[in-house]
Amino acid sequence: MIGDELTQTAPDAAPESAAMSGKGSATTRRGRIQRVLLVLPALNEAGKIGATISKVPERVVDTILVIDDYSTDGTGEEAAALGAVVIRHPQNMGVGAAIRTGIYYARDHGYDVVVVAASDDQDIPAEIPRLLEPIEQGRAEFVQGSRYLRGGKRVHHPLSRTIMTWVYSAMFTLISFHRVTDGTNGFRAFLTSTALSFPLDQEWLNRYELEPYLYFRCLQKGVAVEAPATKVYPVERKIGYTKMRPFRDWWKIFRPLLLLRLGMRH
Ligand SMILES: Nc1nc2c(ncn2[C@@H]2O[C@H](COP(=O)(O)OP(=O)(O)OP(=O)(O)O)[C@@H](O)[C@H]2O)c(=O)[nH]1
Ligand SMILES: [Mg+2]
Repeated sequence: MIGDELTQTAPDAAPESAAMSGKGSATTRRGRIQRVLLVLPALNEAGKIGATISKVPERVVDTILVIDDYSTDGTGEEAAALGAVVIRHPQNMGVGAAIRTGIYYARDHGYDVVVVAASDDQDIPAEIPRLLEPIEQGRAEFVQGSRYLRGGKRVHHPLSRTIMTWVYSAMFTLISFHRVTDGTNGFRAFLTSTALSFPLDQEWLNRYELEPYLYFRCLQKGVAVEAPATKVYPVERKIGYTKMRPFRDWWKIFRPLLLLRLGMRH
């Protein structure tokens, strides 16, 4: 069991961040949502993880959980200092494995909704309510952020990303038989119980596969919708905005669609 090997840092001695001070205060929520866990999978995002956490508005989530996937640059320490709960993997396991750890944490600690966002400061935490709204209203169990929906935005968006996300979303639409405008977007919210209704504990989902896998399964189940979201890329390209390697990792995001459609995986 993965959980046996993990190291968890509770934010006991750390100062409270904006989101932490809203802990347990889901007062403005109505409908189906009780407690929200924000999961930030992170690999070597020093500087950016702090920027991400400090942008989470008060009372939008109950807890921020950073899954530090064996970073070597102090990412976990930076997150803990800002009041996040940090789970550190004993070795680099992949973004899918990190999100799975987050979902299991939600299950074990009573969070009924999980929000996933990037740790590299590319999503806007103030937009989390947009993702929660369809769940609150009972219209969806999985809400996918989309930079291409009306109301969504692309800031300093590289042309290569526009082409890649467009082509990928077109393929997603064709293969899933549902309109998908931003299939690669990792900014999403879902019911913990919905995620757990799928067999997440499959090793082939450990890297980039889990995110499209979850979205595809929710589309098949008829419980997924999109909501507008903004994606921000750094002006200064030298800063780096991605861990994805061309071709090798693109195949990893395409593979789940193919395997699920062909019935070769479940
Ligand atoms: N836990 C964990 N997180 C990872 C790993 N690889 C990437 N991430 C995190 O996943 C998030 C998204 O990764 P990126 O490589 O930037 O990909 P993206 O943001 O979805 O897309 P682009 O920025 O457009 O390439 C970031 O917060 C990364 O730190 C990993 O091996 N383990
Ligand atoms: Mg990125």
